[in-house]
Amino acid sequence: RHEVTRIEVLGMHCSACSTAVETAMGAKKGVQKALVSLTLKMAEVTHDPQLVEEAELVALIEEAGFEARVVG
Ligand code: 9UX
Repeated sequence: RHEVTRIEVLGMHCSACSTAVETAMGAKKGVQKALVSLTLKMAEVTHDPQLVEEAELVALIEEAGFEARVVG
């Protein structure tokens, strides 16, 4: 059972940034798919909330050096 969480990501300035955020989340157990748009400043993450909660996704992005806020 997966859900899609949308997270605003601030502070990305090039495609290496968005790729780093995608890789960080994609490596997490329970994340099925992580797409990050540099231009939209938005991540769309398909995950199993029983394995990885929204707050953990936000924490991962912040550890990667960016600001993150769940928007839906
Ligand atoms: Mo690109 Mo992002 O040179 O922190 S990797 S700006």
